[in-house]
Amino acid sequence: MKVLFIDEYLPQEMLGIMYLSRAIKDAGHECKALFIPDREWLVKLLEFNPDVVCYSMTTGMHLYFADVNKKVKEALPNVISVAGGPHVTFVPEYVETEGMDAICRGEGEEAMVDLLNRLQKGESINDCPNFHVKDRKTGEIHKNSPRPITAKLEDLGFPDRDVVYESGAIYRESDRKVFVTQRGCPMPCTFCFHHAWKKKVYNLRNSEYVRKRSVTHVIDEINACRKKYNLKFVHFVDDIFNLRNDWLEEFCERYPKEVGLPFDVILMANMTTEKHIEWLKKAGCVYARIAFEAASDYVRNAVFKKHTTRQQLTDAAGWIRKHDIRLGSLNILGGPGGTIEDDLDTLRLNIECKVDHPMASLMQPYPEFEINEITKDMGYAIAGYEDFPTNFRRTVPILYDYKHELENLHKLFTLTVRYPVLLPLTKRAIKLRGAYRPLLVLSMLHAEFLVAEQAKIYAKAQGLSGPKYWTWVDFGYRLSTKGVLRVYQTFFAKHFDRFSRTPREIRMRLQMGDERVVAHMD
Ligand code: B12
Ligand code: SF4
Repeated sequence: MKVLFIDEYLPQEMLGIMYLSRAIKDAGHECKALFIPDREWLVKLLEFNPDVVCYSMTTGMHLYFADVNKKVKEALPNVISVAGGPHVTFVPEYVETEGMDAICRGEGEEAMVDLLNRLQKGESINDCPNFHVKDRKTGEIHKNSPRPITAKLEDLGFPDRDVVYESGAIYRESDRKVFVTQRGCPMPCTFCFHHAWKKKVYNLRNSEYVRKRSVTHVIDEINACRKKYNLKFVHFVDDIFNLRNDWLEEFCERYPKEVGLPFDVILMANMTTEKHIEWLKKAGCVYARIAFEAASDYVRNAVFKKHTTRQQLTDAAGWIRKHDIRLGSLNILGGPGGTIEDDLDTLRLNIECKVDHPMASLMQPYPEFEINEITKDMGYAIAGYEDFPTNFRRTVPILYDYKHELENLHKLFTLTVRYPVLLPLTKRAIKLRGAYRPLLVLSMLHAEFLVAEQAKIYAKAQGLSGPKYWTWVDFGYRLSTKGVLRVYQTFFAKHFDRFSRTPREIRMRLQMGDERVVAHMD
């Protein structure tokens, strides 16, 4: 069978597609990826002429992909359209969308191979585990429970990078590539997908759900990737890199000798010790992020269930700075049950910890996450999922009466953390109605500056130097290029095809590894 993944250009390569492609190819099927916008995308689609078209979906992107799938079906009416990923796992009713044939709940490697084998043999897929399937003739929906998850991650092999790098030059050429060493998370944080995935989808214990690859397997994958592709910086997307003490110690001991490339990680404050930071520093870690989420003990622990004391946050942050690793923080503003004063306190915590690279998102109570029920139980109204922003750094979909203050504060957050002298001004500015747009522009400019600053640190870690890496020069280059692209988009883009690739590609190249979009999670 011929399978085509269609995805949007994202600021880093998609491990989900790469893992699925590994399984699909190993089972003897063909697999390709296509990234849009691409002026040629329909031509490429027809050329490849797939039997199955796949989409990987997060909440916010589901309407966009429904639109893309409509065009796919117009071009290839017999193709089978399958969606997977977090959104459809939690909102399986998505299968009812016109043109969609099946959705996959949970991990997809074995499920996808089973589905393709059945299709190849001409068998029915109506009872294929993991899938909700819409019968093409009757329109009836068949709902099947997921099969057990893959217990040993090594059995999945290395993710197939070729599938993404062959179609996406920006991913192939990028110095920084993405790796993951584990699946699952033992923590119950209410704003994150893990507890829902673990309990509502699979009903598993932590010992079954949390899996870690061996250090050898991870190092072998990095070295194999390096042999074939350009790789100078390793970006680990693991939710908690210091999940296991023994694993971390072995990794930090072997990695500098067997790989020796700079890397970045996300750490969990309540699991972090100073020893971890010492090991990581020696191993070549140049950047570590800690999830603060909220300074208010009530919001952080009672509402978010983060199980982390303020002391653990300040200790972890202090050790990272002490050992001269760039310190990043992840924060969520607008937690239900909190106030604008609590969010200002989160800002003060970041100032106290002297965070180099503060990051904040606005609360998004995604479907089936416990935070969604908590928010509703507290009496707040939430916008429909169709109105959720595709980007969680823009607006909050909870209808707070202090919504405008919250969104304004969010836009001034990083600037004020880095320049605390602005705090009194920030407190006044957030009250201004109609300030959203200018503050958004200001926050984007400052985020661009932080990215240039980060790029310099990454370059230094790779032994690269020169004016092009100076923060202000890089900042100027980024701004002018993006400015030109913005003008092009505003005045000229409408004269070209909606799926025109070049300007979008230039922007994506600038955004590859961009901290604003990459470090959105812990
Ligand atoms: C790395 C990452 C990113 C990267 C890359 C995203 C990507 N699509 O690969 C970047 C930085 C670009 C990103 C952006 C965003 N992300 Co993100 N991201 C992650 C993170 C930390 C890891 C994803 C990953 O690589 N996992 C490992 C791979 C192997 O697993 P997987 O992708 O889930 O795929 C498996 C299954 O889902 C399934 N599957 C997936 N697709 C398909 C398709 C088919 C056809 C089938 C059969 C199966 C299937 O099978 C795969 C293999 O088992 C997850 C949290 C996590 N730990 O998973 C959040 C997560 C996916 N992100 C999330 C969010 C909210 C976002 C953003 C909306 C944030 C924003 N900017 O506002 C954007 C959306 C961008 C987009 N269109 O995807 C949420 C999604 C919640 C939801 N309900 O949708 C998650 C779950 C984090 C959370 N809050 O809990 N993200
Ligand atoms: S927010 Fe982080 S610690 Fe909490 S469940 Fe999600 S990945 Fe785990």
